[in-house]
Amino acid sequence: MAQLVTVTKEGNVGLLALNSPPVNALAHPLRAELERAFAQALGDPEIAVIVIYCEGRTFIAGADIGELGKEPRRPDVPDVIEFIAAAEKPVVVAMHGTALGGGLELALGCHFRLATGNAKLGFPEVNLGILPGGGGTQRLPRLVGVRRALELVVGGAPITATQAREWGLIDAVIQGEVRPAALEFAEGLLRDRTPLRRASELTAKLEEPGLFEQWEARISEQQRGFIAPLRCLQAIRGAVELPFEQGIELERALFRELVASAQSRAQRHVFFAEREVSRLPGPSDSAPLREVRSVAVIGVGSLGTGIATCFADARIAVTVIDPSRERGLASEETKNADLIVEAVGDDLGLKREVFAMLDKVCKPGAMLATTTSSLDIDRIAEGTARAGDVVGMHFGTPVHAVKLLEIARARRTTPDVWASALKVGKVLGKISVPVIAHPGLAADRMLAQELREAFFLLEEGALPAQVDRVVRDFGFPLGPFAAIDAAGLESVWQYRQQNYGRMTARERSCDLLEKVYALGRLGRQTQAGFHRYGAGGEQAPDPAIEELVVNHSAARGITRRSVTDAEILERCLYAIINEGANVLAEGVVARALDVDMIWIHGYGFPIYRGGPLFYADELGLPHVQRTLVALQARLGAEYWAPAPLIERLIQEGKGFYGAAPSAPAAA
Ligand code: 3H9
Repeated sequence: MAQLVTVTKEGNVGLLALNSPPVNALAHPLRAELERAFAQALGDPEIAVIVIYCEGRTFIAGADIGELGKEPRRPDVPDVIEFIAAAEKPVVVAMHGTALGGGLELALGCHFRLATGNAKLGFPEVNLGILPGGGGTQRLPRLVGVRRALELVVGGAPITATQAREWGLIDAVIQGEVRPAALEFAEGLLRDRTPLRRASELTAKLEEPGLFEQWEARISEQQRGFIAPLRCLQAIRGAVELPFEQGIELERALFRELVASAQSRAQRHVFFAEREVSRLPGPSDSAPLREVRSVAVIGVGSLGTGIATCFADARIAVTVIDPSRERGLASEETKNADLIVEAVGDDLGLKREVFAMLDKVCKPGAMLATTTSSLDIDRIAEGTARAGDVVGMHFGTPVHAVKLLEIARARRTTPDVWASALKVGKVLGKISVPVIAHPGLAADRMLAQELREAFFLLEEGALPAQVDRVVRDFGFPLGPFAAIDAAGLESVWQYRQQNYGRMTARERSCDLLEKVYALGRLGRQTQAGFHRYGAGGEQAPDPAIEELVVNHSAARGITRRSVTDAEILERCLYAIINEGANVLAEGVVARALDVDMIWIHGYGFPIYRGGPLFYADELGLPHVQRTLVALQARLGAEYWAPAPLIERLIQEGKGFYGAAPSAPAAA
């Protein structure tokens, strides 16, 4: 194995090169080596200036996320940074690639900072439910001012090297190779006898009174429900109000609180799940992938053009084909494309026609994707002589905004086509989730259970505004009724029509959806659905709907009662979790993380709860099981029979994600 840190000398400059692929994360072995090498350089009388830089594709991309939440091991990240910061010899750091989190904090602890022109610098900790815990919240505002520190730390997005130079975060943008540029800079320091500069000795400037209050308001609007942004702000406020050492203590205390929080556990789970999800589970992972350099999108509607824009943004050559145009499907672009994405209307006959035509004109080895979420992909594929090349690519809409992309394997889709389509999704910046059966199925089934409970709750005594408030307070962007209004009542109406035969008598008689639909209240598009909407889109409860709901209960002989918020949340959420366990057990998806990614990136499940199945693990499956059993006794086995998978996992002492958490956070 290559050495983690190599020390070389050029004259009086000692250069420490870190090399820990893939991203030089500050895991314990690297920290220990860095500390040892730095001590060696400090103790070497020939070395007057120390340079730190990284080999490989990037400078340190942060602390090792996998270590967060575990017992800290000395030297911890802050130990190493403070050791470097306290050095009496000038320390120069040279960054390339992505200098993030603990990596950038280490740079702030150094006395001079350089970055290559294409480097990105940032503090993404907030996205992991934590804050920069290596002195970043104290040094950064001292260097760039409070406003910019808030932007970087609360916002979480990186900035360019040029911006960093303008802000005073770095001393120079370097050209060419990192090592020679840093060496030249270090030699200049020696020549000019430049005194070393410690960020900790500066004063953090509050540009205007009331800035923290403005940011608090912004956070509660834009990052509703997340704890970390507020703690980031609190730590930065400490940089203004406290001496450096006390600010550092405050930062440590807040960091410890956050890293142990359920939100951060969930957000760290999401970080790894987002990377794992597009790898196919099982042996097919090793199948060689097909190259996709050119794409033809069939269909000129908003779906087709939206998909084409995605490919263009990812710099993949793409053409939109109008299938109604003469020779449209038989055009040269279709013939030469590596991937053809069909985005015509959701009609089986039409799609089969398109695929039969594609079969004739496309080159051998091209992948043929359909965007359907409801039709049987096998039926589409069977009209071709290359069913192995046919795969589902179901984009959420609007295409640019929804990150979820379901990649569906039909019965005869070959593993390499499935895996290649997943890779394409990743290149597009989507979260591509492999699904078996057909796309939308896992989520549709889970959603249907939630909606069933939401409607039952209405007829038992709740009103749409209450149900929506409770679900929104849990962290969804919209409650179920506001979500139906946003999507349009039509789709749920159709779903009910299609599934009528499978419904229980109570589900059929709970026909509030049909009643609202019959009034022509089709949702936001008609400015009225379960709520009413002003000209500017503002939502308000509608007394007409409340009356309709109350009358419905009376007509069904149901005595309305006061329904608590806790009951609403329990019934909506546990319906999702229980059905999630069923779709997993039935193999609609292969892994718990597929369910969680679908719900987070397609259906607004709060990131800081990690997805329905991760959340179930956090609650503790025995607690989930007890709750389901109680709901079953009260509301009926046809709706609430606990999923057998939950029972089995409990017997095996496991959760959906392997070993059951040691301290379930059941409430
Ligand atoms: C922190 O710094 C806390 C401190 O403030 C305080 C401490 C006291 N750790 O994304 P990719 C893995 S918190 C561990 O596919 P890309 C990643 O899982 C940290 N592993 O590549 C993947 O592994 P695999 C703050 C990490 O080129 C592989 O590297 N920093 C870490 O698309 C490649 O990653 C962050 O939050 C890590 N820090 O993007 C930055 N980073 O192949 C997080 C990556 O097994 N990282 N891995 O699936 C990123 O944003 C992106 O990975 C990066 C590269 C932009 C660097």
